[in-house]
Amino acid sequence: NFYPNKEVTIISAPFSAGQRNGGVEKGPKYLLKHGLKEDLEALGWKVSLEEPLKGSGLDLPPSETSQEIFEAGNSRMRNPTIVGQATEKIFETVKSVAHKKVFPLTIGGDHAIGMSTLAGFLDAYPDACVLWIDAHADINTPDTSPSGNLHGFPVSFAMGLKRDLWHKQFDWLDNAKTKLLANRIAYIGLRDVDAGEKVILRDLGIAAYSMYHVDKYGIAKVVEMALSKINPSGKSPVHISYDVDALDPLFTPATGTPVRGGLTFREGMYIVEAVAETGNLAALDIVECNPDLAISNVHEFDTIAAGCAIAKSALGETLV
Ligand code: EXY
Ligand code: MN
Ligand code: MN
Ligand code: MN
Repeated sequence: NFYPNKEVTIISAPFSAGQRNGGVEKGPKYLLKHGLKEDLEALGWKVSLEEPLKGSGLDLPPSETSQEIFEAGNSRMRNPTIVGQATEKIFETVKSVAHKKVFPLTIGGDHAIGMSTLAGFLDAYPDACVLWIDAHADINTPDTSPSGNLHGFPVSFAMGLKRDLWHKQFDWLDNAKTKLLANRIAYIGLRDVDAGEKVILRDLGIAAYSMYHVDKYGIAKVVEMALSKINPSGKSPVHISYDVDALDPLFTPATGTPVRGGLTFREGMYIVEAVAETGNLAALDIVECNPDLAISNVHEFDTIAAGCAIAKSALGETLV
């Protein structure tokens, strides 16, 4: 177990410039309002809070920011300046929390922040491995993205793929001590992967378990297969980057890119419980809750409650 003192820092990342729906920047506020901090304290954790974007003006919704398009050749990305500045700040905070041997729990905000959490955690734990729980692969490069939305790029940035196509605002990633290697990440929950991403996943031989595999093998076997691929020694710290759209929209409807046919609520919780049981769960991100996309307060409640449930299950709620 990496945290005998049970200290966790909730890193609030109210960020939305990696995509175009207003409201995802409210995720952290709603998760905290729902009782996330108190829930973790009830599980015996000492909880602190960090807000790397406070006062930066980088936490504004898309309606209040000027939309920037960076195009060069067949590369395209949106809002590189804002995303680059915000992700660097979040990286610095995750890095410092991880170096203090405190559990980094980063709550978003859109998944572009995943480049910060991966780079920040790997800086402190170079042997870390990653489970990316998501309907999407988020491994687009500037020349493969169909949208230019940077929440579809974080994995490729953490891996340093096609570095020559990046906007200069992401130069900070060059200082990240450790790049994510292809054999240190596995996906669970995929069901909406772009053509260009499939080429990248295949070329790099990345372990990618879709909903097909979840149905074919069952979630327990999928988690076992994923961990044996990325953590063969069983000794490396595991970083889970959890996009709530991995769950079926029945459970998390208030999210920007919902895709039917997702994980059941229990399959979604089992993943974090099984990793926690190994004693190797050492970092967690919970992203893409967007209360403004709720069409009813039931949808809002369900989505936020699911986000909190992921954190609770990850930090011991269901280990009796
Ligand atoms: N692959 C699509 C794109 O890159 O635009 C959709 C990405 C959705 C990303 C969400 C955070 O998971
Ligand atoms: Mn995602
Ligand atoms: Mn997603
Ligand atoms: Mn099933």
